This record gives sequence, structure tokens and C-alpha cells, in this order.
Amino acid sequence: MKKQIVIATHNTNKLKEFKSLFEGTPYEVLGLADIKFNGEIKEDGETFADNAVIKAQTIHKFTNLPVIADDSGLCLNALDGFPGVNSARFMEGLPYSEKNAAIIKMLEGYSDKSAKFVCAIALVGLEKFPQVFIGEVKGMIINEERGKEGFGYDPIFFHPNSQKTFGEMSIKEKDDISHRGRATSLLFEYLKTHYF
Ligand code: ITT
Repeated sequence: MKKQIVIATHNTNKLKEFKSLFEGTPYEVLGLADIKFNGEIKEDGETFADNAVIKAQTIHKFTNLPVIADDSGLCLNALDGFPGVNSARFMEGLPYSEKNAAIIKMLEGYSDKSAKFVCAIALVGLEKFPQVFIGEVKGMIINEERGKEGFGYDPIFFHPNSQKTFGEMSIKEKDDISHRGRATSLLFEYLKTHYF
């Protein structure tokens, strides 16, 4: 029988990516709807890691199952890492087409278009203390949206090695190189040694 692990996210696209990443592992991935949690989680940490731990601990208290949470975001080098931990709250409520247009505009006067996606994954409920795994991927912001795959800032995030934006990649292609894919590989190395 598969072991159960909860992904503490309200973001259905993240949940989809985690389900794809966990395919072929001994874990059945549950979302917040499966455990009937529909509250809000206050993300007031200063770092991606802090917020991931806050989310995972909140849900672990609710369900008692092992929980992983992801806090992630886009960091623009020319703007000192903006929007960073506030990536989800930047222009909150507006569609990503508008947020992406705003990011392109903010970078207009800068020759440095380099950016990175960061993902901190916290695992809570297997050990006494939370474990945190961090993945990053470097890229650059292009001047138009390209591709309909993925979510959020994916269509303006160009990955030079692939010569594609994340918006032009299938979920599997993105899994192989993304910040979330990399943090999850570290999580799996840990889980394999101790819990697979
Ligand atoms: P949960 O907190 O419920 O997990 P959220 O979307 O609010 O969902 P975060 O606080 O971690 O999650 O914010 C992450 C934001 O960063 C996300 O909403 C996107 O704007 C951006 N982001 C993170 N990973 C991304 C990815 O793989 N592709 C595109 N944008 C991403």
C-alpha cells in the first residue's frame, strides 16, 4: 500500500507539478481538498524557507500526516530580487498576463534581464524538526509572453539551455530542470535514504 503525503498548497498548478514529480514513487500525493482543509495560511516569513515551513507546519497540525509545502517565486537580479517572496502577492488579483506585462515594463530601462526561480520545499512530520530543500533555476526575462503551458511567470521566463520559455515546455520537460524539480530531487534523495 502506498504511503500518503500531503502537499500544502492552494495552487492547483503546483499540485499538478508535484503529482507528476511523485509518479513512480511509493507515495500517494494528497492535496488540501483531499484532507478537507479550506482555511487560509498566513505567509509572513521573510524567506522562501520560512514560509515553506510555516505552511507545512500549519497543515501537519491539521492532518497529522507527513506534509510538504513549497514556497517559491521569481527573483529579478536588476531589481534586487523583486518580487521574490511576494511573487504571488505582486499585483494580487490581476491576471498573470498583466503581471507579466508589468514585469517586462519594470525591466525596460535595464540591460540586465537575468532572473531566477527559487523553490524551498519544507518537509514536516517525519522528523522532530522540519527539513528544507532548495532548488533554483537561472534564466532571463524576455519582452513578450511565449507559450501556453505552465502557470504564473512561466511565459516570460526564458531558459537559455533549452532555448524555450517555461511556458513552452511540457510538464515533464519543466520538471527536469525547474526550481521545483531540483528541490524535489533533493527531497527524494532524502526520502529514499530514510523513507522509500
Ligand atoms: P501556495 O502558497 O498555496 O502554495 P501560491 O501560489 O500562493 O500557493 P507561493 O506563495 O509560493 O504560492 O507563491 C509562488 C508564486 O511564485 C506563484 O503564485 C507564481 O506567481 C510564482 N511561481 C512560483 N513557481 C512558479 C513556476 O514554476 N512558474 C511560474 N511562476 C511561479
